[in-house]
Amino acid sequence: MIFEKVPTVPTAEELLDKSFRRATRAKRGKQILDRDSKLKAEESMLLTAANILTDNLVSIVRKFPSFDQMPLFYLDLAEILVGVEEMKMNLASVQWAGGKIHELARKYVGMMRDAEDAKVVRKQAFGRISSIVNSIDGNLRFLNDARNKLRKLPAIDDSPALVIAGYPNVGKSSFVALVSSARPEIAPYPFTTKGLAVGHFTRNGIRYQVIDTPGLLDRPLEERNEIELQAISALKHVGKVILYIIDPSETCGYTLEKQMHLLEEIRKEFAVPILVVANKTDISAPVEGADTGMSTLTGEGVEAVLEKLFGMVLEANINLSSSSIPASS
Ligand SMILES: Nc1nc2c(ncn2[C@@H]2O[C@H](COP(=O)(O)OP(=O)(O)OP(=O)(O)O)[C@@H](O)[C@H]2O)c(=O)[nH]1
Ligand SMILES: [Mg+2]
Repeated sequence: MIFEKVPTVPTAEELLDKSFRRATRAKRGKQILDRDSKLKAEESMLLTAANILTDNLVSIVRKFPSFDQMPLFYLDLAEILVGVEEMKMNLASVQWAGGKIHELARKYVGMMRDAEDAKVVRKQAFGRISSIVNSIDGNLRFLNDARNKLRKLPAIDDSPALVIAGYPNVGKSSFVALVSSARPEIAPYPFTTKGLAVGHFTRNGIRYQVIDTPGLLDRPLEERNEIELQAISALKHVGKVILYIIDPSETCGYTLEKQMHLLEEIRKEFAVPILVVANKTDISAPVEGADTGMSTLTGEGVEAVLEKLFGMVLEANINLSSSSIPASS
């Protein structure tokens, strides 16, 4: 996953500690006998600190993936979770600080050579450098928070993806846990799932991805929160087929009418084949509007749901490849 390898971003204090400590060590090795060796020692101290800082700051920026060539799904999620423009601005500030410190170090090394006391100049340089690093402390913290959020995103690849959607508490995670390698949290209350998760399973030599999503309420896009928007993003960008789960028992806490209305909205919004499955058949009767029924509690009907989904994936692939053949005249 593209955000997985982004390392923790240090704070200003951590960066300064590290670089000044190394600078002190660089000086300690030097024998200070005359003015010239004193100058050399101060110079090496300043350059050591500045190089470490510049290298660290530039490397922080480089370790973040470029937003200009990111798969749309991840770009969308980065926008939802942290804001792409804000990320770019914070990264630019860190990059700027790296360059500025490099520039300052060179200037102060020049000043040292003409100065009466090199140590005084070096201390001034450290003061300037410290205030630059401290001035980007907020940017560093923003980036670290962003890193922590983004690295939790699931790794989605090119294998066929089934996206599981529906109202909160209808049994989406129960289904994902039953059929795939994922072990999402399952609980008898809504909004248990707060982010996307991916599980895998293999059937007839084909590896499938099953994407568990947070529950969606039936409401306009602009009223959706960060958690729901992640589900929307998965529906929009990764689903080959959508499994829409309804709970006719209404033990989820929402009426069937509301659940069916959301389904209609999803049908209008996304051009992906949808299988509608009524879950919790152990405690409810069959309903109109569902393609089939199942109970993730007893396992009844789950195999038939999978078979239907595989058929839909196959069909979607056939349609895709035939539509890419230009029509003959
Ligand atoms: N009786 C019955 N209960 C079920 C069935 N499937 C799930 N449940 C229960 O329904 C509740 C919600 O299940 P989850 O799998 O967490 O539902 P979810 O759709 O992932 O919920 P959110 O993540 O909150 O959107 C849990 O208490 C499950 O045990 C079923 O087939 N029959
Ligand atoms: Mg869930």
